[in-house]
Amino acid sequence: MPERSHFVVVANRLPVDRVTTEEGETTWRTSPGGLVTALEPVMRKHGGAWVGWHGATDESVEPFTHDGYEIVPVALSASEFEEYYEGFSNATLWPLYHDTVAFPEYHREWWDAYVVVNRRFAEATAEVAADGATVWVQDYQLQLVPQLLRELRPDLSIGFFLHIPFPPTELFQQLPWRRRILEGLLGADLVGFQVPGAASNFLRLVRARTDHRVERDGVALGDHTCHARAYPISIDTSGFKELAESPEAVEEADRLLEDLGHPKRVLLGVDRLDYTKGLRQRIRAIGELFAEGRLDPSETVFLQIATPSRERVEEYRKLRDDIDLLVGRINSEIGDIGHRPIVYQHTSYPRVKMAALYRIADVAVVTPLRDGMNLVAKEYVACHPGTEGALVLSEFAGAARELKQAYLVNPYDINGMKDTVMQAITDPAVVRRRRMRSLRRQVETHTIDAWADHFLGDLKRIGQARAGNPTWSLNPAENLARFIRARSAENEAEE
Ligand code: GDG
Repeated sequence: MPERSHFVVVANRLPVDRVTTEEGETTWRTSPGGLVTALEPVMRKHGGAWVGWHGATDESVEPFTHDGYEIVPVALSASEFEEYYEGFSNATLWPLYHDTVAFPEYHREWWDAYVVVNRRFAEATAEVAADGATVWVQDYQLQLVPQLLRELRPDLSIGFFLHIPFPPTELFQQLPWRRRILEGLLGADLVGFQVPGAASNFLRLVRARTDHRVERDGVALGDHTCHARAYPISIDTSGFKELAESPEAVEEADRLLEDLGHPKRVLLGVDRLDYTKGLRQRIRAIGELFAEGRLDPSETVFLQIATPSRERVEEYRKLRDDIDLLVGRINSEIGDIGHRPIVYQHTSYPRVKMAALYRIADVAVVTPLRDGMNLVAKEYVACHPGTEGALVLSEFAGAARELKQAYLVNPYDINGMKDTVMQAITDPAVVRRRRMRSLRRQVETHTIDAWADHFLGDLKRIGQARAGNPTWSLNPAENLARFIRARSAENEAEE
């Protein structure tokens, strides 16, 4: 049993994958993906423990230390993996929360497994958290954990962050277990969302579907107040920039250009292979630009990397087949022997190769149908050298609220998307540079550190207020009197 930690991150997956070296040794390597990219640097800075599933079913793994923090594995059985993870998390909640771009399925046995697994995560966390520790629960797979954890450990300061969108009332109401999910989240002291609209959706639903009183961003719950606010996530901007400027990345970029035959122009897409990422529409749009001669295949290459994801879920298998077919058709119609206008790789690359890809891309095309934030857009801005690049970005990514100087598109509007891609290519250099400079400023001033400090700072302040005001009342006058008493006590303590 590891020492109890004062800071605990709880996420469905651990930030590490088990790999076997050439010598046959088993070791753990940091895994790719949005949540891990965002939280790994936070964890390295704060230390503490990360509670999560280790990636294999029907197997218990002992806690261990990785990169200076504790890893606390939670076991899942094969049927739990199917029902809680592939089922309720990824075939119910994921499509529902992404505006039903795929059809959400509702099965009672999936929900039952979701409850069982959430309880297990809460119990594992309750064991590992020190007295009064700060616990930060992550994402849609664990929405019941805040409430379950508070029941077990009322002394903890509990934060929750949702990495994906939170749906509007009309969609969320479909969920047969809507109230249980809301109550689960309300167990937290602070629930963070990517954009203010998501926080408003949540508060609107709490008003409509529970008896709790909502005042501004707070929900009064007797023993605590749950606040709901927006904290747009970001990246380790300087870390990415350094990586992209490293000799390895520069060399890798040269190699990539060589392999591509030194095209005049590279368009780049990088996504997990997921139906929310708008790959079908994007590939169609760019394929049509080639077919119509607006893009010349002898000078432009569209490089699309699709990282394998959730491969056993039916909808994802279908997507993979569709993309293979679409890319194959376009290349066979427009390409030449030994020359493909679309270079499509269904694979995962090391980080340095990702940085090299961002270096060589003249235009990054990031066009999800719905996305909580989208870190790829920010990584491109951080990694692309100079100010010659251009970012084409979907209006429906959370990042669009911040990266306002991107070339914004509606990914459902194929003609509009085609025109905007062409504009990103043909705008005068001075316009492109101005846009890129503004984007760069944005990602340099809004980093992952700032995000974590903002969230954790707020969580700490809320915790302090709770300590000074343990019995929140629904009577505002009484609360005010109590607040004043707590403040004067604080001031006296400071003096
Ligand atoms: C969720 C939300 C939100 C991708 N391929 C490789 C690789 N990646 C890395 C990228 C980036 C991350 O994965 C993908 O992040 P996104 O934000 O684009 O998307 P999701 O995975 O859907 O993330 C999203 C995010 O959580 C954070 O809150 O922004 O809205 O859906 O960092 O670089 N990394 C490596 N090899 C790959 O092949 N090493």
